[in-house]
Order: sequence, then C-alpha cells, then structure tokens
Amino acid sequence: VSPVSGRELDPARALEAARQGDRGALARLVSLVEAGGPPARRLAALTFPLAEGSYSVGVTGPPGAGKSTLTDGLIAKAREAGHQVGVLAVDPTSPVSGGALLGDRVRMQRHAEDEAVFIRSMASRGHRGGLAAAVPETIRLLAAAGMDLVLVETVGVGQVEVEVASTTDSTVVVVNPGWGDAVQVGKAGLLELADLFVVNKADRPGVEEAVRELSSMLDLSRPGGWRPPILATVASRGEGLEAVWEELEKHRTYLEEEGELARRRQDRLLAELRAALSDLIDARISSAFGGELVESVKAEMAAGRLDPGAAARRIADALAS
Ligand SMILES: Nc1nc2c(ncn2[C@@H]2O[C@H](COP(=O)(O)OP(=O)(O)O)[C@@H](O)[C@H]2O)c(=O)[nH]1
Ligand SMILES: [Mg+2]
Repeated sequence: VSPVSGRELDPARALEAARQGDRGALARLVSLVEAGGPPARRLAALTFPLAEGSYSVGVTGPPGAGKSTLTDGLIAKAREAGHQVGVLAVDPTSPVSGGALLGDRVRMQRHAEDEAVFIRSMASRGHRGGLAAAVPETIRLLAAAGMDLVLVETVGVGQVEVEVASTTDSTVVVVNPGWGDAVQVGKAGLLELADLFVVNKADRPGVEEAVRELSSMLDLSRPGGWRPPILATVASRGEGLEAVWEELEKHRTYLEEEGELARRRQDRLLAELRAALSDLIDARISSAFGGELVESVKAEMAAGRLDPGAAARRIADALAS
C-alpha cells in the first residue's frame, strides 16, 4: 500500500515521499494540515526542525490588485535564481478550498508543469485551528519538503488577513493607482507590515497619487530602520518585476545583516505559541463547563456563598493541577 493513499495517511512516510519529490504526497499533507487534529500535530513536530533554511514572502493587498499576476512573475524570477518555489494562495473570504480560488491558479498556470514549483490554494473554512494557525504550519511543511522560497498570497483587507500576512519573513503590499487603496492600506494596518510597496497596474493613471500617498503615510509612521521602497509595476506585462525581485533580495540581506530575521522569526513563534496556548485553555474551559466542578461552583454561586471571581480561581486552580 502506498504511504499516501487511502484514508490513513502516515505523516512521517508521506513527508519522506514529499521530500523525495512526490507532489501527490505533499498535496495530501497540506490537506492534513488544513484538517487539523492529531495527525496534523504529529506532522508539525516533523516539519518544524526541517523548515529553518527556507525564506517566505507574503504578497497581500485588496482583491483584484494583481497579487496573483505579480506572484506569477515572482515565481519566474525565483526559478531563474534557482529556487524551489512553494506558493500558497490564501483567500479567507472563499468558502470552498480550491474551487473558488481558480483565478489564482489560472494566473499561475504557466508554472503548473514545473517540477520545482508547488502551488496550493487555501480557503478559510474547514480549518479547525483557524487559518492563522494553518498558514505558518503549511509554510513549514513546504519548506520541509524542499521549497527554499515560499510565496504566500493573501487578500489583505481584514484582521484575519493581516494576521496571515504577518506570518512571512518579507511582506509585499500591492495596491493600484489612485489614493483609495493606499488609504485602505493605512486603515487595515498593513502600513506597519509592509516591507515593500508595489503600485501595480501602472499602465493606468494615478500612479503618482498612490506613490505620494504611501510615501507621506510612511513619513508619519516609520521613523527609522528599513524604509519600504515603493515600486510601480505592470505585472500583466512583466514590467517592473526585476526591481521588485531586487528589492526583495535587498530586504532579505538587510534582515539577515541586522539580526532582524532571527528576531522576527522568534516573535512569530511566540505569537504562534500564545495563540496555540489560548486555544488549548479555551478548550479546557469549555470542557470544564460540562463537568462536576463547574456545576458545584455554580450551585454555590447561586446560593450566594461564592462570588464569580473566587469561583473562577477555584476552577482555574483545578484546571492547572
Ligand atoms: N491593466 C492591468 N491589469 C492587470 C495588471 N496586473 C494584473 N492585471 C489584471 O487584473 C486582474 C486581477 O488580477 P489578479 O492577479 O487575479 O489579482 P488578485 O485578485 O490581486 O490576485 C486580472 O484580470 C489581471 O489580468 C496590470 O499591471 N495592468
Ligand atoms: Mg489572487
């Protein structure tokens, strides 16, 4: 029996197969991460120590800005530079994994046959641990499977999206000409997150407005350190992509030389730890609410013998022991 067929997937064997280049095995492992639960946890323990050497780049911005088209261009640049490329297209607004993200796949179709490129779409539904948890796990899986560059496309409009966008080493924020998108970027909290701005669809009027708006917002919010460059592109014609790729390389070098890359990664791990811990504790609280202790505490509260704060401490002590 193949390690990757049937309902029971052995994470260790499937990961080994994926590392040997078995893309079917890798696809199934991504599904495993999406599904969550004990097999996903076993996989996470396996991928974590293998993922370190890989670099991740997020591409985020409003729907239709040209993120997929730009990502497609970046895949080409990355392949020229000899990278093995993993691509994760995340659409938190999409109800069905895969199908509704067809646009992303179509945009990147020319790389579908390339053995050194693995493209996967993810939607928000069906993530037991939440999308924000599944994305970093999946990035580590792709890294562990040999992708030394992982590109993550996300729709950057809400809080979840910003959370997802903050799971990569470098973040590219894509907007369109005019000032509307730039204002949205400020509101969504993407200004603080951006390492590089791309004003895409520069074949349309309003490029200067967008650049000016972003630039003045940066003046206000970013006093020192790396100043995100603002680049104009026509992604659909491949124009300006060389500069985007070069700036990404510069940013990576900057992060490495300043010790900032290690710091960022440490911060992200701490954020993951905090989120995972909070999920575990929430689950414990929920299950305690069916149990004897909470029932007896409730009765004592109702009888006026125990105040809610003291009741909570009694339950917390019991949960901790
Ligand atoms: N005029 C113009 N259209 C573009 C450009 N880049 C992408 N598009 C088009 O914009 C639409 C949305 O692009 P897509 O990459 O799917 O955007 P996403 O939703 O941000 O991923 C598609 O029809 C693209 O062909 C560009 O530079 N100029
Ligand atoms: Mg897209």
